[in-house]
Amino acid sequence: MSYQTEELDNRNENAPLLRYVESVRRHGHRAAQIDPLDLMDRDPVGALNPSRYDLQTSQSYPLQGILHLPPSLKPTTPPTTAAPERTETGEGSNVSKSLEEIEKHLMEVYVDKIGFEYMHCPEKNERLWFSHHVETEASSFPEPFENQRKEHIWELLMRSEELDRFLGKKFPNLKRYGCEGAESMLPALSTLFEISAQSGISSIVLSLPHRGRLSLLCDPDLLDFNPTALFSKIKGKPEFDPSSAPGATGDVISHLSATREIPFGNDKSVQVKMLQNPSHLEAVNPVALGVTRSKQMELLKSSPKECQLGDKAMCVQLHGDAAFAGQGVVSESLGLSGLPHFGSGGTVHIIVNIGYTTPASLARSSVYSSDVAKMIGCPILHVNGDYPEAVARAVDIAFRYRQMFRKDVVIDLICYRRWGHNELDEPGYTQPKMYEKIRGRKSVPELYEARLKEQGILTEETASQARKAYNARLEDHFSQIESYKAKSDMLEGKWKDYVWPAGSEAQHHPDTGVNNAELKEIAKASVTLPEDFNIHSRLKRHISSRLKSLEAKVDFATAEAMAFGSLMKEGYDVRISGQDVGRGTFSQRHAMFVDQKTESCLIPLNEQLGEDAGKLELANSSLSEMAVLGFEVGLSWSNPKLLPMWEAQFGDFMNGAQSMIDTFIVGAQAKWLKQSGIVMMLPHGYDGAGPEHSSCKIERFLQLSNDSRTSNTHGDINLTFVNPSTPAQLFHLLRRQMKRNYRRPLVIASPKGLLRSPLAASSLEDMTPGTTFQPLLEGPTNPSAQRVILCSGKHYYTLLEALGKSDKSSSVDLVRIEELSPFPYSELEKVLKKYKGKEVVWAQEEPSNQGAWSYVKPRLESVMESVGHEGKIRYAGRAGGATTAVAVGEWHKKEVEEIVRDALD
Ligand SMILES: Cc1ncc(C[n+]2csc(CCOP(=O)(O)OP(=O)(O)O)c2C)c(N)n1
Repeated sequence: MSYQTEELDNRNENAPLLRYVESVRRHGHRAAQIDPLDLMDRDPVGALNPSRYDLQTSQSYPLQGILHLPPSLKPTTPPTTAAPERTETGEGSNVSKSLEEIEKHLMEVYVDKIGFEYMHCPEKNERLWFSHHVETEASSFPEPFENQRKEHIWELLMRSEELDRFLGKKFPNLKRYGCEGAESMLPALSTLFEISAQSGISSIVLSLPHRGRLSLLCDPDLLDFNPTALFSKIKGKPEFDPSSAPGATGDVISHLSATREIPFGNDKSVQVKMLQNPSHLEAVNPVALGVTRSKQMELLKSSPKECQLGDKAMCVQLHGDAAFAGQGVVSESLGLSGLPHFGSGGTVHIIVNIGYTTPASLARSSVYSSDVAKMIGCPILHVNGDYPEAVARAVDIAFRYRQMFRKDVVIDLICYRRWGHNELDEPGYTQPKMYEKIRGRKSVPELYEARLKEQGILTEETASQARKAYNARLEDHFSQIESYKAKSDMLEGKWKDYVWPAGSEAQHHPDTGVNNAELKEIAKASVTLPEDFNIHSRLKRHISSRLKSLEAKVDFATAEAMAFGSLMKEGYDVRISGQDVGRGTFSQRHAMFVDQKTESCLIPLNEQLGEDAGKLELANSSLSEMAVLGFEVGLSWSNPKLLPMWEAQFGDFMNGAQSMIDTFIVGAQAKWLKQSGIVMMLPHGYDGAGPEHSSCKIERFLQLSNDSRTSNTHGDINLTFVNPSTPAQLFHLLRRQMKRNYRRPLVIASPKGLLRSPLAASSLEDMTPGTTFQPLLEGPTNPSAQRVILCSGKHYYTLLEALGKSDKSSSVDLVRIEELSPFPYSELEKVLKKYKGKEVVWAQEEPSNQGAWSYVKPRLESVMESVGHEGKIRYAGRAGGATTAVAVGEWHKKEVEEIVRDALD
């Protein structure tokens, strides 16, 4: 969009008017009536005063190229001078208006119940679209609002209020995080769902925290969750059928969720999937983005070619104001919105802004809680929650923007909370003035009801009958609690071919081998480039060494490529995301090549394996751990036929995503019956790099594993943790992750220094049909061995090398525990039987308070006891450490010598 000559001329000639109009566009929100309590601390906004711009009250000003008018303000007779076509850049016709009329129009648009912030948007087209849209009052709602629509808004508000009251009455000690004060959230969502359905969106992924969740869930026109199920849960019953999900533990009521196909008129409907979420506010945001992206990709596969990202699926995220302003994952997730491998066509964000028990001045450093969204140049609409029709209009504008530009947009729904943080809390402790005001005012549904009564749309009788009828419905559901039987629906849809991991049908050890000829073909394919591709000269060596290695032994990157390619040939998709994953942190992967002249990228496996093969997506990401890992979790939830991998640049950076791991990875199956095949690749191993970069915190994952200390049944374990020491082991692990008939998170302490080690390399025979992943690897057994050293990962090779140089090679045996969770009890029993009466040593690189030691000790003791070994285990490793490793090179070297000596001597 650009200005026409006449428009530019008018902008020059009437520069004071332009300044005034632009000022109102920019600053109007600062004076808009957006705060229902009118408690916002605001200075008068001088910039809105036309007298500051040398404009004359008595004068008329031409608006061409400066300001838009709604049809109602347009002249009925055509303008006298020939005017250009109206454009989005400003009123095209040469219409003039008096300053008074201009001011009135601007105040009605910009200083009413919606405050607009769009002038910060970096794209000119977006700013122009916005001003045109709001100044012409373009709206999909006929003006005035239809009565039927108003009645529906009232019903939504009323039902929310009645549900809150009902819960308050029946369960007076319940923390329900009610919607009271923020009821407009429901018409906001109802409007959004409806206009989305009318616009062809078939799938909405919805994430939200606790606030108002129950009202939204139970509303019969929204998620239509069975109130009996809610009441039964509040009474202490599980929300699922325990017989179908052994090991599941459930979650609290404020984390319940539902999916529903919501019907609207004209045969239109939209599936709304409300995601489970943990208490960790905002952590669900990237997960919702991942689920949306997955849905989007799936829907696009079955849509016409011209279909674009965001046409069919949309992410809607609700946020709390304090959490949106305060939580880092918000900016990490917003930062994903425009990235090619993470976008889903624009998210609609709604901040349910009810304030916080701490005043805003102490809870954030910005004026609005929405300010963080400006980092992506996102438009923001602040709207007064006391005016549900204005809320519906704000949602409509936001949605139209999203549809137009396929970008994120934020609605800051400013409300208040009638009670404290929850209903058992006393807000007057910290906000006495605010609560004096709140106690003295009618509720949002009551205010709106009064307005509709005044307009003759509702009568006292119809309103009170509707309230009674809804209460009767709730009572009816309440009376059915005892006979209610919860169902589990986790194995439906795309999950119908999968089983519950703790059930008897679970196949834990599928055959993962692949014939050698095929493996060679895949490995070659992984480095096959078109002849005219301008490859970096140093990568020629990478290719030739991969091809050469196929005749002898292969390294980790080759085994990984073979795992990917073989899975792709079986129809699985593979995705690795992380920082620079196409190349690999250690410049080992090179699954993607960049043409040195054109900078075009090529992923050979995607080109070479045939039409029916799955795809390899190398999702180089932003520098985020929490959001990127969360995104991949979302993908894994939605698509069991995808191998979703996230690779940390170094293993310890995973702790930036610790709450994602704690809440969405290790407990999702038990809480929400959610399976996930997510793979976390965490480079681990000591090489003198210092406190960071050395360890992926093995101890932390092992502490999160629910594996028993004495034995395991394999099935009900929440997490697989592996420290694979050979390429073949990695190959089987990745394939096993997809070939099992269930999904479970896999954490791999992945190699660094071993990546190219000839000692670690594997022959193709170790990957051939009939071979599988080995939880434990025994070295050669010496009949005269007096000691067995158990260890894991790279340390094995350090010990092996030292043993070879020592005089102990026939008296010491080495055994690698590759899979630490689930702990390989039965395999270890077989091994330790051979060492009765002999010394058992656990050796590790990590300090004694870290690594696997605390985890393996009781488990080894249990195995020793069960095989009748009466000795004790000796620990050989570093002493306890405040850090992971020393940062002084000479000390590191000395420590390595000491721990090796400690194990062998
Ligand atoms: C990451 C995180 N930190 C702290 C909490 C504890 N907590 C629960 S609700 C809440 C207040 C949230 O305020 P806001 O985001 O404005 O939402 P509201 O409850 O007001 O709707 C806090 C601090 C939490 N749930 N998650």
